[in-house]
Amino acid sequence: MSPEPRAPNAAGNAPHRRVRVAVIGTGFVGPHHIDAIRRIGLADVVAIAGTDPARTADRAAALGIDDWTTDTAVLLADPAIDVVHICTPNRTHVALATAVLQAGKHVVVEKPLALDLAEARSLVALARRVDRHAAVTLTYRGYPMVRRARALVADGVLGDLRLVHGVYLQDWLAGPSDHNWRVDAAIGGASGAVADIGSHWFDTAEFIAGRRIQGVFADLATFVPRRRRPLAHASAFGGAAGPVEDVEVSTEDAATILVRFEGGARGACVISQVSPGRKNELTVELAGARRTISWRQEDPELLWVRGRKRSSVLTRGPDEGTAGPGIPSLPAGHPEGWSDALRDLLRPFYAAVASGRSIPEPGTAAYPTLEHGARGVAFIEAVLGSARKGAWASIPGSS
Ligand code: SOE
Repeated sequence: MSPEPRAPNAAGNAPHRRVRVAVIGTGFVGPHHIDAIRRIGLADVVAIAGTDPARTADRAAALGIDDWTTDTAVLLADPAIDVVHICTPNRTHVALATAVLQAGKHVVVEKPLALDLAEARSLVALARRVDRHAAVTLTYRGYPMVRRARALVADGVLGDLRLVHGVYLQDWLAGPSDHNWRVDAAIGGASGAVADIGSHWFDTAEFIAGRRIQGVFADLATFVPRRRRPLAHASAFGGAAGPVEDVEVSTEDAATILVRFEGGARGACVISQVSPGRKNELTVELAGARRTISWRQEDPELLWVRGRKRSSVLTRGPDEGTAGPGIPSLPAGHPEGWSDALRDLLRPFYAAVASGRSIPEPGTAAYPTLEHGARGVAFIEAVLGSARKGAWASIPGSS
């Protein structure tokens, strides 16, 4: 923690002690975590870590961060660092999150939490044992109109839930010259597109529906089985120039998945990172006995509510944003987007850390916890199992 907090302000409120944060990872998402942390207004990013000295030093300079290192042990040994964000390739998440928690620090981990469910569950247990806040960046829960959709379902506006369906479509891996660690099973895990973005569709669908997906029937495809891997670094959406080598790809780049919810609702999703012209097309539609609601991430401030006689489009209201010591939500009519959703997702995590509150009881957290991350890993494993067997597969812990 920083030195003793300043004297109480004029209103007599002792200011929050500022939280000190380190971010591990210099790829696509790390800088967006840093932006979100800074705009929350309760914390300072004091260090960044990466694997390549030159790239890490450049990132630190570009982002105005004083300290950088390629040795994460240095960060973990620093008693002045309170929170560590893990924005690294999938295979490193468990080891890094374990080390952060064992060092007595709070942690924010990118999805997927782990490459297998047993490891995910061990992390959940560790975070509870050491009494540290631990979050997974299931970003799309952060959008106000996703939260509005969840509230409408909970209020019974739809009637009995019948169907939940949607897509998550991208095109940045559509060709053989597109490569990224996410397609490499040795780094990203046995699943490609489902682990990377299907996990977001799964969590967003469950979050809005307010109930669990119990089973899946999945068909996976690898439409680009050989890719040209750059010998230099290539970050998400970025691509890379320079010499390349031909590699076989075993992970899926597309999936069609049937889902069954507890309570009887059915559904389906199409997951793809090889759909030309689709950039970050995440949609969720829920049909009940009386109404249907639908939300589209690329048009995030609108929520359609459809009925047999009338339909309407709801927009983010003046009270649907987040206040706080940092940069508050923009007033309605000033469009907010992905970066704001990530900021608003993390705001309650930092409020809890800054105020010194103990960790929430399971199921009561205002931010997505490692339990939610472990459910995403259970989904990925069930999808892989279903595709292997050609049959329905249950998601454990969904009963
Ligand atoms: C690449 O597919 C990616 O950056 C994912 O890794 C993120 O989780 C998603 O939010 C945007 O696309």
